[in-house]
Amino acid sequence: MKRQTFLKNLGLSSLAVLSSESLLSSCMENRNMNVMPQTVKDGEFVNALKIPEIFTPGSTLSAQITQDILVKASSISVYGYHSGLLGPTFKVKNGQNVIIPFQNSLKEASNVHWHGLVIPSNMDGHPDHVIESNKNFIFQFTIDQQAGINWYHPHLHMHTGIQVNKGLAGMFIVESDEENALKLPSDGYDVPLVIQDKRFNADGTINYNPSQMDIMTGYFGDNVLVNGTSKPYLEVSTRFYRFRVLNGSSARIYNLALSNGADFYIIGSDSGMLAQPEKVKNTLLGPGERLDFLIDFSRIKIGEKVHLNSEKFTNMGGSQGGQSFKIISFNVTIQATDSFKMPASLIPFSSIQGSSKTRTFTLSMRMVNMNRGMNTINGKVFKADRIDETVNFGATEIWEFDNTAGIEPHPMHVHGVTFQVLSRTGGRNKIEPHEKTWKDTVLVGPNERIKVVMNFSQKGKFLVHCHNLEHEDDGMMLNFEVV
Ligand SMILES: [Cu+2]
Repeated sequence: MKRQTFLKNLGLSSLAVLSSESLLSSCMENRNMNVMPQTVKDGEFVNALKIPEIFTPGSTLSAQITQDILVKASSISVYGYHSGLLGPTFKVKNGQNVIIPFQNSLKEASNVHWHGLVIPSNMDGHPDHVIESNKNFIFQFTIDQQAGINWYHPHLHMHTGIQVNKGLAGMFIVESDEENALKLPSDGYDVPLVIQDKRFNADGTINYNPSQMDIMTGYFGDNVLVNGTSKPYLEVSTRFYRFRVLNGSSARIYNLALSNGADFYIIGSDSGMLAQPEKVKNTLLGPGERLDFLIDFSRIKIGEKVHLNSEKFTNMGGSQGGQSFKIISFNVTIQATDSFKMPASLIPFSSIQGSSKTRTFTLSMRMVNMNRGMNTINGKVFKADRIDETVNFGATEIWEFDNTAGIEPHPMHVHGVTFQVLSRTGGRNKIEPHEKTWKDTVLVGPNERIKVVMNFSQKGKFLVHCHNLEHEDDGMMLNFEVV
């Protein structure tokens, strides 16, 4: 946004002299202009939900320009890892040795971060690890973690937002024997939902061109796609379904709820399953977070529709949550008999005991000039060759994310670990149901202070950063090294 436009929007003359505090509060007002999702009405969900192909390790992942049909009838060029927007869903088992050849067929550099996997630092996709155009790299690592919903995406400094937005992202599901023993809905009844909001140009091509304001608040799209499907529907049977949601959006938080007001059952989150199902009516999901949940369609009449909505919410900065909207329509069309019984317990969860150190990460916005604020961690912005924190190998530490001075929600992500959420004080003042398991990304709302605990079992250089991709690309990211 041009400075004059920015000031005009604030209702100020270009001669106004602003203190950083008043500019900060003006910024807060101005964020009410954030792009809102278009309203999609009941009968307008006309596109069958695309389901990404399942890949097993050994299959080549190829970042490429490919064609897809998104919001217009004709196909457009997008980025993807196989065919069309996004990438295949990998399914692996705990303990498996994974080999994934990666080919960069783009005309620009890329790399792959395996978000949620606890793997060696040279496989983690740090921005230091760039795979140039027309080069390849063989990823190889062993899975040593619980069943969970992980994902993969590029992780280049300053170019993550654009590459993810153009289509580079996919799910990476870890399965285990304990999980299989639960006999949860599987195959066609186990459905991935990658939720992303995007903006489009008049010709139907993806528009990713964040303004200064977008960089401060994050990029918000007016079209909400699921698995790259605009206005999606899924035909369902009268039975239980398992849905695995990835909030693959840059900045948008969703408050997921069912249109009929029914309960749904959270069974897992980022990188683990809950000890027992949690029955809820809604849940907030920040960018980068995942949700594993069950919906019971058995009492819905044939011909009826249930929508997965995002309901209004407050206290998450700017205009986030100011509107409710429908995301996908579940059209109940098939009568089924279902023998599934909700298990009373899922996967045992033991709390990490003790810790050798507590580190605090203060999240705040620093005004760098009249129309530019940068989101910082401990007052710093990312520097590739600077190590910000040094952690002892094998240590158990508490990390506190302190957003009491912040005006933006920050989904904080730590590489090379999975963590447990110990507490949230201020703001929502509680641990959410889906946070009662292994996580790698936690939504830190304005005024919130969150403590997480984790064990560092991988040596090397890793990242802690905000997963609002515009914040991340703008430098809201630090290096830590495990030695
Ligand atoms: Cu952020």
